[in-house]
Amino acid sequence: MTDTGNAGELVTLALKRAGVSHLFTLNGGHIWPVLIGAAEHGIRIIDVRHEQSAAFAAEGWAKVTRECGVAAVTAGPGVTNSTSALAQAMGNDSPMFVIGGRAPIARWGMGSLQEMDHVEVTRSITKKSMTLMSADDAYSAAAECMRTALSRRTGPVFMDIPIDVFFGAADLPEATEHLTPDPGPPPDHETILDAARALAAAERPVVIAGGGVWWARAEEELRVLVEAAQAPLIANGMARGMLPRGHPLYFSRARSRALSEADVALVLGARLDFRLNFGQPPVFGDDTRIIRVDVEAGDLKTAIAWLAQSAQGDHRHGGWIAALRETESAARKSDQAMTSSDSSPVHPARLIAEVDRFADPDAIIVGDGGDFISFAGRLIEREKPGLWIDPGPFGCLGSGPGYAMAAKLARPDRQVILLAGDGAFGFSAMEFDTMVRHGIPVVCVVGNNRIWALEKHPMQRMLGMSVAADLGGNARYDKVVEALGGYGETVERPEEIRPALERAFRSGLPACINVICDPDAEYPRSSVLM
Ligand SMILES: Cc1ncc(C[n+]2csc(CCOP(=O)(O)OP(=O)(O)O)c2C)c(N)n1
Ligand SMILES: [Mg+2]
Repeated sequence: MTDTGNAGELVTLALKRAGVSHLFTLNGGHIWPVLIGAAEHGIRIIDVRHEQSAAFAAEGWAKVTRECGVAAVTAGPGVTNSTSALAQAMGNDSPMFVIGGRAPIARWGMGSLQEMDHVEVTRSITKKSMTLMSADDAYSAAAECMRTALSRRTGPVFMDIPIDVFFGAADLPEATEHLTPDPGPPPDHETILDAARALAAAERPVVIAGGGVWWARAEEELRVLVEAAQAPLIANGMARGMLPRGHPLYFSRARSRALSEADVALVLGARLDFRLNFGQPPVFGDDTRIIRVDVEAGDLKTAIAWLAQSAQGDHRHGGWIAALRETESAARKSDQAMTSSDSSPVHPARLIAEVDRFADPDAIIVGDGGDFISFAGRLIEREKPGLWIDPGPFGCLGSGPGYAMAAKLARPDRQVILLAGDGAFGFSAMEFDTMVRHGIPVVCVVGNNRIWALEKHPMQRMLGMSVAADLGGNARYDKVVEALGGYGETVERPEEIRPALERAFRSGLPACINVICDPDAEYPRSSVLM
């Protein structure tokens, strides 16, 4: 090894020393130095068919591993194509690092190929966005970008590198710098004790955990807390699975009742956004006291550990928990008509139930779509966190293949199942070519109802008509995947689903099971999503 390198090699070394093993990318001359650096230094390059999938894969890597996912995209359109994923990662607090090419400084403003100011565009959808101005700073700037992504409120970071800086040379640093993430200062002890006292005094407490608990690696502290406080748990987003199904304090279908009737709601690592009705009635009760503890108040893992310590004692909420259990069981029972439906075309709830029964306990399930994913979110439970990956509040269709390929690369020994609406499937279908080329056997199940159901049904209800809400009558998504070198089949009857899943996994190939679903099976939605 020489003792100098170009900025691309220096950035690669910073990635490598931070433990980065995969780089998601799509070629472009502006980023050759980092691609060559990755090839020379043993970082596996996964080259995709659209930059949004490179960036979604970086986010998917982060969601599954809690490491910083990394993508490199070329100047101009490569960067603009990655912006949906940056915005989605911002909404999910996903730590990722997108490296962009950039037109040369020497000719800035003169109209070079693919010249634009990416930093201006990405500023509001990243934690930090910057241009590398000198090869001398390449290593430390890249290391610092990853540290920023992983520190405090985790999130996406963008750095572009002008092509003339990329090829500039600088000394290779000897030691790793700046790589330990900062979880934030310890929270204020008295404030946490106040929250603990309120929880202890509650008659009908509920704990709501969000993705922040996952990023803080505080799932064990959370379990100790809810068990000590005997508080029912509602888990959102990446916190799903923090208590396994069957745990006496875990509730998903009694959520409405739990939130509206609780006297104290302790919200941990979750935003009070539309998913929690902005913290307002009628989702919460008029008198519900909402206490929110998040990373702005300091290290969330410490905060939850302190809450758990102060919750030790004799807390019983037997009547409250029994009432919620009754609601939970009744809701599950009322789903049985849908989940056991024998209809053809298949009811999407039956399809989800078949996938749920088939999936290994440690399978990673990725959701991408509208109503189909609402059914999945309602019916699928995971035994551990990190096993359910959805787009989160930004809700970008087409993120699934990127997420799923990253999940399979990060956890090659596990099943990775991508649940996709037929509409969603269309956005990133060419990524099955990426999966074939790189040997990434994700099994995709398409809920093919031939409509954009999550738009069509509400449009019909609210406006009495629907426009631009239908899809092709006979699109064979399985044949698309087959044509790209994967495995595919179409399923029309519910009893054919399981054997098809078995064949798809046995094929060892990226696969698509195209299941013809009932377009009239409307998702029973109680609220308008806005
Ligand atoms: C990139 C993007 N475009 C449009 C939307 C709006 N949208 C949300 S759900 C949905 C319908 C999805 O249809 P499909 O994937 O077929 O699932 P279905 O609702 O039919 O089960 C649409 C168009 C979105 N969320 N993201
Ligand atoms: Mg559809």
